[in-house]
Amino acid sequence: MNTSSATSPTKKYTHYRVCNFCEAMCGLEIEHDGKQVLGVKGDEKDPFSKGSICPKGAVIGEMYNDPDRLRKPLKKTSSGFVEIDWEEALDIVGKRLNTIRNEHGNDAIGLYFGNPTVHNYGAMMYVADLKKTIRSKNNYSATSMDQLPHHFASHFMFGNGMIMPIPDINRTEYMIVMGANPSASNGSIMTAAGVQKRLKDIQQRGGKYIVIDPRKTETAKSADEHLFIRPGTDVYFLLAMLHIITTEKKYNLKKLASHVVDLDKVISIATPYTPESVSSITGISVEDIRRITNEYLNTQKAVLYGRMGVSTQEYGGLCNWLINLINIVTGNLDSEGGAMFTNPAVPMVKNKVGHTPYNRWKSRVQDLPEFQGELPVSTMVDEIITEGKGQIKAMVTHAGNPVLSSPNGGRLDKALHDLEFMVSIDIYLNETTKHADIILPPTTGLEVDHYDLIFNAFAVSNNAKFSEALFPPKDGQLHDWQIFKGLTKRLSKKKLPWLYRISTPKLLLKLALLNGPYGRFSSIKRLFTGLTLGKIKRSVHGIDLGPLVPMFPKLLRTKDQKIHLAPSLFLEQLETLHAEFSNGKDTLQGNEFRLIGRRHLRSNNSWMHNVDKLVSGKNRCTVMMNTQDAERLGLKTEDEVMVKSRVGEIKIPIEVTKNMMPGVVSIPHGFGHTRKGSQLKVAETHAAGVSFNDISDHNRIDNLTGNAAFSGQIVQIIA
Ligand SMILES: Nc1nc2c(c(=O)[nH]1)N[C@H]1C(S)=C(S)[C@@H](COP(=O)(O)OP(=O)(O)OC[C@H]3O[C@@H](n4cnc5c(=O)[nH]c(N)nc54)[C@H](O)[C@@H]3O)O[C@H]1N2
Ligand SMILES: Nc1nc2c(c(=O)[nH]1)N[C@H]1C(S)=C(S)[C@@H](COP(=O)(O)OP(=O)(O)OC[C@H]3O[C@@H](n4cnc5c(=O)[nH]c(N)nc54)[C@H](O)[C@@H]3O)O[C@H]1N2
Ligand code: SF4
Ligand SMILES: [Mo]
Repeated sequence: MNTSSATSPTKKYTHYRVCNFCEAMCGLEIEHDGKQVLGVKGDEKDPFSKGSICPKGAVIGEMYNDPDRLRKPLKKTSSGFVEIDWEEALDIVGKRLNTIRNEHGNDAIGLYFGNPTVHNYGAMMYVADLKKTIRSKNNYSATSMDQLPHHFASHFMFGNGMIMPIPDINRTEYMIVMGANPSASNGSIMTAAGVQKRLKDIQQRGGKYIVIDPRKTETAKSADEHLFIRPGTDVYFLLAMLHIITTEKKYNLKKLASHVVDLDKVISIATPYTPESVSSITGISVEDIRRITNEYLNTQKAVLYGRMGVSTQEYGGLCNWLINLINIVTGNLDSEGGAMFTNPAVPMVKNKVGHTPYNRWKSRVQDLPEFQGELPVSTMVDEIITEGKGQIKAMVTHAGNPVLSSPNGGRLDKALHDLEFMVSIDIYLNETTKHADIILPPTTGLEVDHYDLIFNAFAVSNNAKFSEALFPPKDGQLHDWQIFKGLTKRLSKKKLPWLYRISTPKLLLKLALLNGPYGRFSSIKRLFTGLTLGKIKRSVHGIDLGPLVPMFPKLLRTKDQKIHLAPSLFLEQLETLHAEFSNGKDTLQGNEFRLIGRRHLRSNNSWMHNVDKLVSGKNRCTVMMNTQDAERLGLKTEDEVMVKSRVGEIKIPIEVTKNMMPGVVSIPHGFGHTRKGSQLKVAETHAAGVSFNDISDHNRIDNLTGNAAFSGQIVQIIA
């Protein structure tokens, strides 16, 4: 409770911390009495978030007291789960995993790391050691149903997957937002607490932001302009932009000109993609394509930004490459108001060059290449159910609920049931962890120290803030990192180094900060004045380390320190696209629609649906359909329909709205809490919903990167 200070003799205290539920990094001001939370609001003095908060951060106290939360390890027995001690639980896991490994090899252990892993600095500090100890090729995470195409493009263009461009939202004058809904998600690969205000500020300084999305989203409603795009066709829109830029010789790389290779190779790639030829495919008029491209070209500080919606589609890799390419050839990369790079206090980009974390092995069944040590999650089930050498016999899941979140989760639900052994490190007994033989429930939220290792590295300005744990662990509960260390110790074949044994996340953070770009060891000049963990801790509201600054060419990690504009893998996939390129309209029949996803401010992927304050009000798990389409099919709001795909069907109520593009329907993911065996109280409420991923097809992937392609799948709506 070091960051707390007494505010009155009635024993009320104030605690400051960063919310780690999403990427936005809002500073919270928490009033408490030493045992319970009395109130939560946005920390006005946090220099980054300036008082912003959303309904999820506001219920951090409820999450702490949540009766659904597990406090002790659970062991599955023939009569259900029973509580056991930590040492016993860890010993069982160690023993079972070692036996399976000795019998079937390292790859027999599959690992899945879910979204909150990256929001947990303790877990991030020790996850690599655990993976290295297990040495399995069957490594999976939420990355391959999310931002893998971003890493992929960054790796091949800039030499490292973590060199990801961030829109300089604070200074841009023209922002094109494709496939992102920051008003609901609060921003992604753009850590920008209070993002709605930041968007509004663009308008107030005379700039514009436009949204390209098959749904008129909350973000689109406040935008200067919104354009519907047919799901999965962004690649054509981007090629048409590039067509205009290159054929009309409007490219100007400015200061990047001397840092690129292969400009000649990309000048002609977009020639066939005239605005006229892509208009009917994308659903965007020729005039709009030309006008937007020209507005972007004619604004000094402009940025093209794409996220989830353009990442999780069949050409997600090409989209991310083209977005970078367009920002580069117009001089908008690494330039103020364009797409820039964060310079965090703990760098994510190592100094090493020439390292290629690609295709070192392939998945056994589908022959998909590894990237950054992982295989695509869409093929995880294949590796569990297909017999032979290397088959997954045991799973370790951490902070993930892939039964609800991964493509064709129903198939995974069945596959997990048949495993020889499974351990889940999670705070709940839910749709995924119910399959585990052992559940290890860590501390979370107010019981953990926090430093945002990942999201400080993708923020729209440079910052540092440390959050102490507010409350001690209950009943000897372990932290995620202690569980990782406990497992690493039991699975390691050699004695672990002493530094590892004595280390803590705080110690590792301390060293990383000292060695980081602002740290005491970074230069002689900083030896006495540089950043230390102590300094950060004393600044309870956080430290502002300044706006984004140009980072190239120093940050580049390609062997030749150049930006590679035309990596061969992308050019090859462009050939495939070209073969498919036709001037045709979408060929949907009668009751067929293209399906897309949806996020809501009061929901967080597959969890938090058991928090009453968040799910009160109307049912949000609906299928949204355009008014004309609903009329055509004779459907009205609240009518229950069957949504059917190649792999499954779900029953869900309709929500008729003019905000959907005709021919497109939208369903949120992460619901479906009615499955037997889950212990969340949400199962009995209207918030249980149905799972999008019971109908998402695991075979729909981006062939270039292996990423799941959730957007644009054809489904039938049956009344
Ligand atoms: N159809 C469709 N599917 C999608 C998406 C989509 O847009 N549409 N989005 C995809 C994306 S972007 C992502 S990131 C994934 C997310 O999907 P997952 O990776 O499965 O992650 P979550 O659904 O966030 O599940 C989080 C789990 O972590 C647990 N948890 C919370 N905090 C902690 C903690 O501190 N420690 C531990 N050990 N556990 C904790 C929760 O109880 C919960 O079980 O879903 C993907 N799936
Ligand atoms: N409240 C809340 N916040 C969250 C999360 C959450 O579940 N709830 N999840 C967190 C996670 S894990 C992530 S990865 C981020 C994601 O953050 P965002 O990238 O902002 O993701 P979404 O809000 O899903 O917005 C994606 C948008 O893409 C649109 N879209 C779908 N298909 C297409 C397409 O083919 N083309 C185009 N142009 N658009 C398309 C959708 O209509 C949607 O508006 O949000 C994070 N923040
Ligand atoms: S926007 Fe994200 S970081 Fe901010 S309070 Fe909400 S969940 Fe927490
Ligand atoms: Mo995500």
